[in-house]
Amino acid sequence: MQVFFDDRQFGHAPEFYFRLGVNIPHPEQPERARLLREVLVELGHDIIAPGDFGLDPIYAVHDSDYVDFFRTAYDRWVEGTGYTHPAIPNYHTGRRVSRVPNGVIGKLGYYATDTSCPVMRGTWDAIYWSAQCAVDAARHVAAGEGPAYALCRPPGHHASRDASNGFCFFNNAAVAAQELRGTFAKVAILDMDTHAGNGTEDIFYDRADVFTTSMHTDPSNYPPHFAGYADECGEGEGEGCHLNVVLTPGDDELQILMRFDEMSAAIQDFGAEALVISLGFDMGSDDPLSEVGMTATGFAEMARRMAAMEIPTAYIQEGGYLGPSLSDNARAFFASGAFDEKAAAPVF
Ligand code: SP5
Ligand code: ZN
Repeated sequence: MQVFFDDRQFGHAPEFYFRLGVNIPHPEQPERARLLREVLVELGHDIIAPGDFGLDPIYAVHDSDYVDFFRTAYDRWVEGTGYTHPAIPNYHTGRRVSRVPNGVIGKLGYYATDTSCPVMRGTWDAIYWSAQCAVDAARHVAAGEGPAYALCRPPGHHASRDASNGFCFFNNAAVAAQELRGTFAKVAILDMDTHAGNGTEDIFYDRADVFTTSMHTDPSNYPPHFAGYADECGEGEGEGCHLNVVLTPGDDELQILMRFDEMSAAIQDFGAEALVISLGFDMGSDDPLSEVGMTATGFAEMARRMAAMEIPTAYIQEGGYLGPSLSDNARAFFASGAFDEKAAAPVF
């Protein structure tokens, strides 16, 4: 399988994460990408840097002001505050907003919906090239050259048109899906990261050409908190084109795999001609953020069920954090047989 990754993605290296009133080490570390890359090398996959497709594929799913802000945000922060440490907003919008302010602190607070997305010197390059990986993976799939995997980091599925959230800046899966729309009339996004794909849901909520579905831990007491509930089904033309599959903390591998089939059935019913997988490994039972019990064998089975849908597919990396089994789970997924020349069928 063709794999895309660019070394500039290492440049975003957030140190702290403000949680429960204290700073703890930030879970979304460059080391994640290093480990995933190592697994793919070990399995003999071909890893290349993506081409540069410019800003248009990013503007296609994000507001241009939002995108442009990040290009100069760090320099403006240093200039405006005199601080060189990562920019993190301590102001956020209320319910009624009359304008986007000019100052960098206000702009950052407008565009950031939480404190998990610090902007540092290397952030622009990292999020730009992470998105380019998604574009190139989509183009590879659209060209009929088989499945592709974008080792995106920073991840993307919590980012909406004009808001960063949950370690995410640009929505790489949405970028890939929109790119695939250039070739295919009907595209689906299947998100199995353990957190609801709230950004992806929001971007395509009123569209009938991109079906989105996300399986995740119940958001009623878990991030992203404000979306991902079972009664969110799309609106307007997009009514019926979104499906949330809500897991209960403590669900095990077999329960999760049963719920997975609800997503694949809905995608088949929709008639998707191309598929984007938002691939998270943070359902793993010992992932530091997980509240469900996915295992390596479960990840492998999921990979086979994805391939069994027989839809041209771009895999986009989302979460999955530095726990004892991140590499094992990724290895199980990519060595499942689903990515072999003749894809393996589901085992159970
Ligand atoms: C892409 C993605 O998976 N984003 C996740 C955003 C989750 N935000 C909440 C993180 C809570 C961090 N808790 C750290 C606990 C370490 N033991
Ligand atoms: Zn996640």
